[in-house]
Amino acid sequence: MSKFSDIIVEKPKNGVVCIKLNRPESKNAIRTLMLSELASSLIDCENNIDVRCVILTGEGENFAAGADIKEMAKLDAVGVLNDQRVQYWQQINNFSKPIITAVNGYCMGGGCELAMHADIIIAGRSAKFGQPEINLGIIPGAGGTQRLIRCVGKSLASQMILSGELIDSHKALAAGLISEISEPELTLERAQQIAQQIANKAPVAIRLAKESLKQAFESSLSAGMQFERRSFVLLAATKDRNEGINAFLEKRQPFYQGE
Ligand code: CO8
Repeated sequence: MSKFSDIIVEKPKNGVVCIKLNRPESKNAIRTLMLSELASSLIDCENNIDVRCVILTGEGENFAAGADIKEMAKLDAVGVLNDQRVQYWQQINNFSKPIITAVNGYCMGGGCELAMHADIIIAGRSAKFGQPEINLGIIPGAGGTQRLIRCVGKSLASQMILSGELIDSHKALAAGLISEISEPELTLERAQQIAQQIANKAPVAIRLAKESLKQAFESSLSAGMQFERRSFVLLAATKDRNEGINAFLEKRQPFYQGE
């Protein structure tokens, strides 16, 4: 029996784990229990060398319609100040392996913020993205104001956050929030294809590539370049780098072991 109730964690297959948010009757609204289970499942994935890439998606027709408003209604200011969810968001942010979010349907509020914690977002044609917190008299609270502006730029991020207006998948693609659109019934399959490509690469190089990419969000160009350079040098000392180069020269597929 699974130790989780609000998420479904599938067994790793060829290095890929699929995690599904599982409250379809509430459009996968993210309550504290769901977020804690998600953080805990990612810690399991972190510690499992058989996991090289994670797909995050929603059970049913939607990714997630945001934080659970019914639960939020019970919190006063002190409750919000002491909110345990902050540590779970931090744990999700600290996850070192690549995450692909596969979105169908609504991806709103905390759902959009969760999607933006991933490295790659792909979406079905009918997906809708937004930060509608302003309609509730609040603002995004899990990085939405900071991450969305870095993804889509000032004007569109401001429009979405100040007006609460949703955008469709085509606008999300044009703005750079997502990297691909698929037919809704093929979104997960496409995420699996991308995840498989990632899982087949050298794990240490993937980890350092992800860390370097995250630096671009968090530091100046020169600090990011320095981080990239050090990571590049470090990789020169890995067995997988020799394996990758030898495999190319010997015209065969590489076999990477994360060493
Ligand atoms: N929370 C709780 N329940 C929800 C949520 C939600 N976010 N969204 C939908 N539901 C529930 C509905 O209450 C309804 O339940 P019931 O049948 O018991 O009444 C069920 O899901 C189906 O929803 P609807 O009947 O409303 O379905 P529609 O197809 O008519 O509409 C929408 C779908 C447009 C998605 C609509 O449900 C909606 O607008 N939902 C709210 C979206 C929203 O405002 N999201 C932002 C929430 S606030 C937030 O995310 C802040 C994050 C801060 C994180 C900080 C952490 C530290």
